[in-house]
Amino acid sequence: MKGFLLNILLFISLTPSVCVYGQQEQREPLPAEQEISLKYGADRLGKRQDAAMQRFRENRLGLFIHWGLYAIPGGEWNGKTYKGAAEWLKSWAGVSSDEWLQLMERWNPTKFNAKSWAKTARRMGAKYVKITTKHHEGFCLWPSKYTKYTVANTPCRKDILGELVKACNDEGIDVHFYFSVMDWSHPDYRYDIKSKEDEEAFGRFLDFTENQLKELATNYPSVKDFWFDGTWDASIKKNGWWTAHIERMLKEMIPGVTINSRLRADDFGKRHFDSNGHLMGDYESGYERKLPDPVLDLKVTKWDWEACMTIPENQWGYHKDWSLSYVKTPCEVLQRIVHAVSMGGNMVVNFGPQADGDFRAEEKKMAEVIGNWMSRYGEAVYGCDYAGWEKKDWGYYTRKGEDVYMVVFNAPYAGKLNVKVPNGVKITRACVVNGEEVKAEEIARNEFNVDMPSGKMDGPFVIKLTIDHASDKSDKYLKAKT
Ligand code: FHN
Repeated sequence: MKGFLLNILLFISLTPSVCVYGQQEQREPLPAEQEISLKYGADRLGKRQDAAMQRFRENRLGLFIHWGLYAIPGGEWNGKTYKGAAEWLKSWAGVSSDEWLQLMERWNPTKFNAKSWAKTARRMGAKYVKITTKHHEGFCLWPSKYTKYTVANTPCRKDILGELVKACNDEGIDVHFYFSVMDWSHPDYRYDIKSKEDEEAFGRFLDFTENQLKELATNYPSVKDFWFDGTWDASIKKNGWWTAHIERMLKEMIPGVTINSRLRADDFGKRHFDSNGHLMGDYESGYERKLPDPVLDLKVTKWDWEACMTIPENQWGYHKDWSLSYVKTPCEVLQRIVHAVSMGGNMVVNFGPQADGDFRAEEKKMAEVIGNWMSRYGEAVYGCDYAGWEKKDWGYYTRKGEDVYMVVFNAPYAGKLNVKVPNGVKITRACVVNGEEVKAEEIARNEFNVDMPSGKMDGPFVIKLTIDHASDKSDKYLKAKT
């Protein structure tokens, strides 16, 4: 009973915070005259436009990898299977840190092959890999000199992170570092600061974390992005200065590095968006396992953002039993990728490798199907952005310069894809990407019908529209009226 109550308490102390990482914190900026002065608010207004940020944005599709000790039990502890996220098993099963970290003795991923991971990512069409350097459990995939809980002290002993960084860079794939500030292995971590002792302990913890981040930036300088997590606790919200300091420090150490909004808290503990409603960090990172509504949430197109998605409902780390929740099909995952891009966002699709270092069969299949689609239609994803056209039921628009792409997920029975164009825009040509030309007929003012391709399409497909900004004088519907 005592253990059960402890679990409930632990659950309550940890899970509400999981609910506050999200987009509910998006705020409209305050009118300029009402803005308050902040020491640790946004460093910049508007999108970053330098080459590194451009690259982050143009990559659009990433592969998220959650890998840690939790892959060993895979959601099962002492014969009991837990439905919750496998990387939280320590907490679901009420395992002490000491006992949990003994899993290190069994960390021996004999099938781990960094090159083959990098090749899987490339074949899938991912332009970057976002890897958990350290998740909440505290186990580090690199040989950190600041803790004993690292790969160096396991039977494997390999610098997993170093090997992956090299292999990805060799394949032309960017590497992003996921880093959990919350660290269950560290005695000085605090969920809140309620006493002098807490303050001192947490101060030591922040120094330790800063040292680990410096170590990562020094040892792996080709890293392109730091993606912070585990930053929702009151202890961190009360230390907004530290989050601003860390962002600045990493940017000084690695020019061009990008940093997600989840790191930051302002002077008043406001996260992601500061008390004046301005985004902190370089891109918003609150869309986890969900996406903005394509009609109601268009405000997201004003800033950079990246969503992340699991294949089962909520498993990031390896879980033995995927039958416990709905598992998305490759087509559903593709739809989410395109949905994000159609609103100006990136998408990272998550894999949770097995303890032996191999990807599970379902993930390999997912990489193959997505990769095949991306190799044919990827031009509608990479470097694309929000098109600004009215959303239609057949799918999504994306846009690159003057080219507008129709990514069709729902083929209409009538065989016509209806398109509402903005004022003054004409469609002059419509062509299936890597396929036939189809008819685009103007049927009313600002409205076209685009024919479905004549052949059978296996799954979602893309039609590229060539457009012309005709002046109103050449508009026959306007002429008919005047
Ligand atoms: O608690 C984690 C979870 O395990 C996973 O890492 C996700 C990925 O975005 N982040 C946290 C929940 O927000």
